[in-house]
Amino acid sequence: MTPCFEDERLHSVAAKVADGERLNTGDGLLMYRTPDLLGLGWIANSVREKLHGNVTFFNVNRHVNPTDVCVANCKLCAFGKLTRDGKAYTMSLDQVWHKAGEGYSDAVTEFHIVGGLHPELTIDWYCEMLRGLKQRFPKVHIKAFTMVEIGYFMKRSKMTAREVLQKLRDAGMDSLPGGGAEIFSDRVRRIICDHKLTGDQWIETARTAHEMGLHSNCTMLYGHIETEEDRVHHLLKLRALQDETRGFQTFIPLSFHPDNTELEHIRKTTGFNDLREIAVSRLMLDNIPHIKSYWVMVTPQIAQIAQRFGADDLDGTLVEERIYHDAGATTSQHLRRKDLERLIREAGRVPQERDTLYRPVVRTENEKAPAESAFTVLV
Ligand code: V47
Repeated sequence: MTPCFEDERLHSVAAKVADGERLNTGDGLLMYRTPDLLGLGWIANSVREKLHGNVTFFNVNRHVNPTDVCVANCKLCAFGKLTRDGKAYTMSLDQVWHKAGEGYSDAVTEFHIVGGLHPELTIDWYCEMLRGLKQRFPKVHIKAFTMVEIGYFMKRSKMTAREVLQKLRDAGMDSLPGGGAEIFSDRVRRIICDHKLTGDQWIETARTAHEMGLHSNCTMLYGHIETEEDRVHHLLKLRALQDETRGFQTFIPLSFHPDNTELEHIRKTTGFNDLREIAVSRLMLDNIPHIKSYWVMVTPQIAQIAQRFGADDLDGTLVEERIYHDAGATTSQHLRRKDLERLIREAGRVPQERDTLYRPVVRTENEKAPAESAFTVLV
């Protein structure tokens, strides 16, 4: 059944999607410009349901950020600090292991580990960190280091991407998160993150990881100074790499949070545009299996509605989130399993806990509601 679109131009997008025809730049721009959010959401939802039926995925994960010292000094970021600021922190290895284990229970299936570009921590330090985590938590999947961190390790250790990734994998890194992609346009990167990898370098590093059999996620930071054309260009770059490698599991559109950044004058994104971004990405990225609505960023309320606009994943429990909270996010730092399940059920979807590689996690009732320890209260 095709609805009667308020914006008639969406008929052509719906027809292409129904025929399995690829959407192009013009379609992307149309979708970014139409006021017919419900029409757009209807098309994206039809794709989402075709791929995943009524299921929405979530995971039980823990974020660990070993350091916020960062030489990149990006205008977009409130998390990274310079050592001389006096406000930065760097954990010792013992502190990282302790933090990962704080409230650890068998419920956690993933550590999500990212941090600043620290000028003194060596790749060997990070390898020891990984080995120590694997020794203490052998069953937990370690999703660690953005392509930007990989690029910095390459520069500091004078190794190739392949060598860096192999060394980290040997030490315990299982996959990579999707951060640091920002927006691939050189013009925009020069303003918001001029010391980071270029867009092409980000893509090249992801390509190498995928060629080595490592999975990763991918992201796009929107709602700052980028244009609609920049966003479409970014999505098409990701789609082209995915055609080659099939290494991306999930795309996460990240809405820009301006507070405490050098771009504080920019106004926050709105619910309308956050939902639009989910729908456009579901439709443009026809070869990336999952679209995640990151509740920390868009609020649990919008993430819940996003399940009807193309999203099939709400990320996880997190336990302690810093990057968005340093940039003014007012959402909680964690959600309990039962809160995530409620957000999913009340949207008429079926919650499915997954591990990082989207394999279903089956729990006993006891595991779902463990009674002991600080952490288990959260899950
Ligand atoms: O790399 C930094 C972005 C990313 C701000 O792979 C900002 O499963 C908005 O990548 N406002 C970190 N965004 C988050 C991230 C992520 C989150 C959840 C799941 C996954 C995954 C990845 O956030 C950074 C950067 O791109 N960021 N500062 C800011 N002020």
